[in-house]
Amino acid sequence: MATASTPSAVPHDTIFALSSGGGRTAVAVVRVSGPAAGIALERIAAPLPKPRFAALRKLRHPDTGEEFDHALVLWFPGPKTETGEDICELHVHGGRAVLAAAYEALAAVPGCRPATAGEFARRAFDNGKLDLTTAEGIIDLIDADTDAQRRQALRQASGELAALYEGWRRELIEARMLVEAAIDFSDEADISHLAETNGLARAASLAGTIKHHLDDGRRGEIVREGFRIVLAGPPNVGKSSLMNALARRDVAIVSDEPGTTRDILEARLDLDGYMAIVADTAGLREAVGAVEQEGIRRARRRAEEADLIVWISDATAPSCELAPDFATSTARTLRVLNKIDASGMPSMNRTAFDHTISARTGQGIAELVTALGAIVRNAIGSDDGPAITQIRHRRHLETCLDALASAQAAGDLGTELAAEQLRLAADALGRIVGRIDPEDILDEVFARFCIGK
Ligand SMILES: Nc1nc2c(ncn2[C@@H]2O[C@H](COP(=O)(O)OP(=O)(O)OP(=O)(O)O)[C@@H](O)[C@H]2O)c(=O)[nH]1
Ligand SMILES: [Mg+2]
Repeated sequence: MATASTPSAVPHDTIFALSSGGGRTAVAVVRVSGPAAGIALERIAAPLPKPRFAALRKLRHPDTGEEFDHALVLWFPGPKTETGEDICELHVHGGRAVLAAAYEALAAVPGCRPATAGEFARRAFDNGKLDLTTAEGIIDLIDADTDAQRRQALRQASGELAALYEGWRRELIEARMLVEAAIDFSDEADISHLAETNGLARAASLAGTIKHHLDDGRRGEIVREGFRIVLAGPPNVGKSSLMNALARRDVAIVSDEPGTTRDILEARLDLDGYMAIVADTAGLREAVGAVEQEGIRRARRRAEEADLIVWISDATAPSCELAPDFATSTARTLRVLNKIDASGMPSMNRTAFDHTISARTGQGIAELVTALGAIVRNAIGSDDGPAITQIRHRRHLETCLDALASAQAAGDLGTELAAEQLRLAADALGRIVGRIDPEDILDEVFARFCIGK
């Protein structure tokens, strides 16, 4: 068993839920998992079909015998099933009344109840069918909007990250065993010294690999969460107009009154198969009211967290600042000159800008979008290798690295201390795949699943 829970000791309820999309559909799949799944199928759609073969059956309420649908049913006896338990599926007609009747029929079977969010996946996890990263990959696959998100999620759902982190964890367990051998052989100085040196050398080499893995420019997180672009600049330069042009819809209010935008507005863009989140922000200026000031504070903070700042200037303004007055640690800045359609353009030097556009006429927008796509692609680099996809992974990897550093430092002071740090480092990796997480953390991860998954 992979977790602290001991589900096999607790007689499980049998759970059921709609596993296909909701609404009025031709077919809806109701999935049932647990010890009473076979009984439920027998009582509602007798006789029990051959395992893993679809059979057409009349479905009846188990108590009243009232027929409520003709449907395909499937029977998957455990443990070689998705949850590790007995599973049956009812492929009913996807109308609201049919589904209501199916739920009522299932609830009438002793031990059967509706599933909560993520409960199927949780049972699969408890039965060792998937680890935490694989489960997260499945959630991401369901949530994927872009091709890149789908590819990354599918790789994670196939166990790519689990294999990587499990491999490292095993490596650390071996390193610790070597260091512990040094304690056991402490009478024989040569052997003891050799074992400890070997163990610590292996740990040091893995620390290098993990550092490199962490230093990935957040590419997995960018694919998963979206590349963060912030439209920023002084008031009235056309940030909201550009936002609407990029989103191709009226996301933001545009007006010739400076200080129109107060809160941050977001739109999702699919740039060449990668997701980007564009944020329109309040124009930056001094001496304004409290609400606008708060808007400006939010704008600055968002820009500081961005992957890219699109800094906009107004071609009709008498002068302009070419770059934001705040420093950002990660973001690069793209300088865009807007309103180039407007006549009487003053002596603004166009070559100082990366792009010249008109958010009003659309001039230069297509080129800007192409450039944004290239920047995102460049930030992600190749998306072949396994990448960290969640901050949760990053945190545990950092804890692991800290412990590995402490192990090296402890080496001189005491072998026991070093062995203990190696144990902590391996545990940190174990937490990524959910091997040693407490119940509440697991509950939190699985609660993010939808019902029926
Ligand atoms: N001629 C011309 N006018 C534009 C262009 N883009 C925006 N404008 C006008 O400039 C004014 C300000 O546009 P907004 O998009 O609201 O500017 P903003 O930067 O969001 O302004 P704040 O939210 O107040 O900071 C509006 O009257 C727009 O119609 C453009 O490309 N050409
Ligand atoms: Mg605005």
